[in-house]
Amino acid sequence: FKAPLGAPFYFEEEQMYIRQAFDLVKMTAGQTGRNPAVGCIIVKNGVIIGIGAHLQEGSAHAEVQAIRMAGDATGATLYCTLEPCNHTGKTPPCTEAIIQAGIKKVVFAVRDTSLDDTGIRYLEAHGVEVVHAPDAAVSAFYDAFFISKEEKRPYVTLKLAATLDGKLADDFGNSKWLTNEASRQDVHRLRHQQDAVLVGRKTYAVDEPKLDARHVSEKVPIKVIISRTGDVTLHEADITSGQRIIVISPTAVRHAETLITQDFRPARLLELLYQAGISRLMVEGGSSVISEWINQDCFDEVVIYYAPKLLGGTLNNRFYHTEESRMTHLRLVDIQQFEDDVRLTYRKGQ
Ligand code: AOF
Ligand code: ZN
Repeated sequence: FKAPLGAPFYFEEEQMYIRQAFDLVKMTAGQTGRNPAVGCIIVKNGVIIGIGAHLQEGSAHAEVQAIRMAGDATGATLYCTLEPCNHTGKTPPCTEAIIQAGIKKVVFAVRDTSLDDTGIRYLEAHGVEVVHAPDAAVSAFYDAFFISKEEKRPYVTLKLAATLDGKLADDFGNSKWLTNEASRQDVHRLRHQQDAVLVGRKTYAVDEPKLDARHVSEKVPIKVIISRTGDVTLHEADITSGQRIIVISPTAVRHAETLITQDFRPARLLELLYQAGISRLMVEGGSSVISEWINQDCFDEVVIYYAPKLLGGTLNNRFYHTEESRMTHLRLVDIQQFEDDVRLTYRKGQ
């Protein structure tokens, strides 16, 4: 293998193509519904002949897209972020397409443990060499997909923007200008990767949040509003926008798709939202919703933006955990700085 002219550093061939495939995943994350985002690159004689990404639940898989682009892929190597499927779901098996195309080697980063484990053997039985090239970043990305699929619920990110003294809003409920513009733009990047964003009835009524990703894309995640009383009036802009909006409520709400329930425990809400096709959910507030989900231990990830401010005031509008003995242990997985703000990302578990 020869590095392309002007390559700035020596690289491992396998890792480079997996990383390119992963770039496709980063770009399509948030648009594939209950399916995972997958990227694929096909290389023949050192030249990329096919690139593919899974774009939408129900449409062709990444491998199939790349094979279509490649034309004659005989003898080529296929790199993909996820192990090719060997099952017929909404689309036919990728293993079959790979064999038909005459591809001689498959390199993948992450095993698809949500499917049976026959794929690799099937490919090998048809003379395809299969290499597992693990990659920590790619693997961390698919955690959300596996959790959602195994537990039949959305993967939950709690998003908080707080002052250093833990206030999510001042005593009048104002929360708009705690964090800086760069942080707010970053929130849009996060939203772009979600299927849905959830807020409580009060936040919806008071803040009139757009909950979109307008600083980075035109994608609008589904808005989810919880109303224990059914007493919620949609804002005019939400009625006319044509964007999907879900209210979870004990009675039907005008102009909204209502998921009716009497049980408002977060675990029940997650069940309903999964049935509605949502596999990535971001809970954005306000403080009582956030605190409840923390107390019920109903999250996978916490993303917290700290603004360099001390607000003081009462104990209202903070996030809190009421049960000291149940203190959840979190793992710090990422730190980012946005000027004077910091973003900390924690995950649950090992
Ligand atoms: C792949 N390549 O690009 C994706 C895969 O209903 P289907 O046919 O779309 O199959 C969905 C399942 O296939 C999904 O749950 C996941 O296990 C796998 N996704 N597999 O080989 C892809 N998106
Ligand atoms: Zn497939």
